[in-house]
Amino acid sequence: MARIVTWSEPERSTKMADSTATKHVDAVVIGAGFAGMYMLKKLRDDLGMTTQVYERGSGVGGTWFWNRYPGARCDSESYIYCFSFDDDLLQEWNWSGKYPEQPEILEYLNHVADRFDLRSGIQFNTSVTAAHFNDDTNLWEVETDQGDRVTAKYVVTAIGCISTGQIPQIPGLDSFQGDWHHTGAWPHEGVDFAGKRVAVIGTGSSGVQSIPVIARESEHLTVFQRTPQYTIPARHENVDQEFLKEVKANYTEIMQQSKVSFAGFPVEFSEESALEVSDEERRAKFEELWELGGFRFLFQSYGDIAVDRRANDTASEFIRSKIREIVKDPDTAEKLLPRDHPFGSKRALIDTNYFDTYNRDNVDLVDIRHFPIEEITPTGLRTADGQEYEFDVIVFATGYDAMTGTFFNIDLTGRNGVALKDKWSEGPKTYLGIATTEFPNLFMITGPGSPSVLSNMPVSIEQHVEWVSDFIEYLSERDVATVDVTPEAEEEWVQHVNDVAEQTMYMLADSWYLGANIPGKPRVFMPYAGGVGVYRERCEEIASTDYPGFIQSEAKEPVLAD
Ligand code: NA7
Repeated sequence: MARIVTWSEPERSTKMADSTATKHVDAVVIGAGFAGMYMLKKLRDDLGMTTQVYERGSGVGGTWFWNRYPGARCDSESYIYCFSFDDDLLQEWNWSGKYPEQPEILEYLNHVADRFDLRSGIQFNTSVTAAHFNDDTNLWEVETDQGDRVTAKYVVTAIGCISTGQIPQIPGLDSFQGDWHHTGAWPHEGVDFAGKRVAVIGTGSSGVQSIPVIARESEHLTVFQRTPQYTIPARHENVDQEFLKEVKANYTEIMQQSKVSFAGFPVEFSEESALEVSDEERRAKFEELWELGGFRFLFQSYGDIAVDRRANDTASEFIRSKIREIVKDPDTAEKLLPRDHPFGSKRALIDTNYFDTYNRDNVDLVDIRHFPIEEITPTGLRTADGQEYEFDVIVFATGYDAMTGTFFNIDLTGRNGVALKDKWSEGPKTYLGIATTEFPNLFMITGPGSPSVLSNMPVSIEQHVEWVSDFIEYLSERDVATVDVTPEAEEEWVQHVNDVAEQTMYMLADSWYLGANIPGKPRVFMPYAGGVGVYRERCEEIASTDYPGFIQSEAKEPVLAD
C-alpha cells in the first residue's frame, strides 16, 4: 500500500461545530476549486438553492491552492485556462504568463471568488468525512471533520481528479532526519534549498516542472527516475499583449471552438498520417513544432501518432534524438531515453529546460528502474544495489491516487448502505462520469468516465457544472425526489469508455490513468478518451430527451431528519 499524504495546514481551525445540531440545505458541494466555485455560483445564485460548500484548504483554488512546488504551472495556455461563463470576467482579467504559474492561477481564482461573493458560501478548513444516503428520508447526511452535520437533497463532488497524493511505501521515512515534502502538499512559506543536498523522486509533471528550478536553487540535486519521460519544450514566455488583444476580441468564438474540440483547446487537430509523408517532410514538421513548443507537437503533427504504433514510433524516435542532442553526457542521455512506452501513452508533458538541467554540474540522475529505493535512512536513502545517498531534503514528486483516491477518503455510502469503495472495487463505474448507480442525487464533476484529465480542465468543468445544474433545475421543476442511474446505462457507458480507450496508445503504458502507479489498484482506464466535443454532444442529447439512463422517482413529502 502507498502512504497517503495527509493534507493539513498549521492555521487549520480547531473549532468544532455543535455536533448535535443538524442543518439542512438543498445541496452540499465538496471542494472549492474551479469546479466547486462555479457549482456554488450556479446553484446558489442562478437557481436560488440553499447551498453549502466545504473545502479542506483555508482558501479557494483546489489543485492550485495545494500545488505550490517550485516551477508549478499549468500546461494549458493561460487565455484558455479560465472560466468562460462571464464575458466581463473574460475581458477584465489580464494574464501575464503564457503558461500561467501557480500563484497567478490562484490569484485569478481568488479574483473570481471576490467578484461573485463565493467565499460567503464556503466553509474552509473543513473536510467532508462522510456522506450517507438515507433511504427513508431520501436525503444525504453529510459529516465533516469539524463536527458539522448537514442533510442535503443533493451532493455534488467537486473534489478534483488528482488531489490525493501518494508517497510510496518505502521503509524508514519516519527515521529521516532532514525535511521531506510531497509536491502536492507544499509548505505555503516555501522551501529554502540554498546550500542543501536535495533528492527529487519522480519524473512526472511535477518532477519535470520542479527539477530545473530546484537544480538552480540547491547546492546539489539527485533525481531518482523510475520511468524516463517524453517531454516537449513549453517555450514559456510572457503573454504577447497583441495576441491577448486579439483573443479578447474573439473570445466567444475561441471558447466555443474549445467546447466542441477534441481536448478543450481552440486548435484544429491534424488529420494527416505520419506514415504518408517522406522522412524529410516529417522531420521538418517535428522540428517546427518542437521549436513552437507546447502541446502542438502532440495535436498538430500527425493524427495517427495517438492511435497507430508505427506512426507513434516516428514521434517517439524524434524526441529521443532531441534528448541525445541536448544532454551532453552520453550515459545520462541514455538513461533519459524513454523506450518502454510510446509517446503520449502517459500524461503528455511540456517543460522548461528539463533535459538541459542534466548538463549542470550539480545535478545527478539515478536510474531506479532496476534498483529501486529500498530504504529511507536517517541521512538519506539506499537503493537496492546497496548505494547510499545523503540528503538534507527529499522531494516526493511521486504523484497521486488519481480519479478515485479522493472519493475513497470519504465514507460514502448510497442506497442500502452500499459503500462506493466496494462498488468500485474493480474500478470506477459511472454513467457519463457524472453519476453512479445506487448513489441517488449524487453528481460528480469530472468524475471517472468523463474526459476530465485528458482535456483542458476548465472547459470540461464548466460543461459538467452547467449540465448538472440544468439537470437539478429540471428535477426541481418536476418535483422529482430522487434520480438514479439505471444499471444498463452505466454498463453501456463503462463498456464504451473501455472500447474507446482500447483504440488508443494509453493502454500501452503503466500510467496513473490506468491506476498502475498505486499498488493493488485495479488496472482500469479511468478517463474518457472519446473527446470533449463528442462527449458534450452525447450529454446534450441526453438532456434534450428527458435524461434517458436515469430513473426519476416520484416526489414524496420530504422528511427532514430531527
Ligand atoms: P505522476 O505523473 O504520477 O508522476 C509520478 C512520478 O513518480 C513518476 O515518475 C513515477 O514513476 C514516480 N514514482 C511513483 N512511485 C514511485 C516509486 N515507488 N518509486 C520511484 N518512483 C516512483 O505525478 P505528478 O505529480 O508528476 O503529476 C500528476 C499530474 O498532475 C500530471 O499528470 C498532470 O495532470 C498534473 P513511473 O512513471 O510511475 O514509473
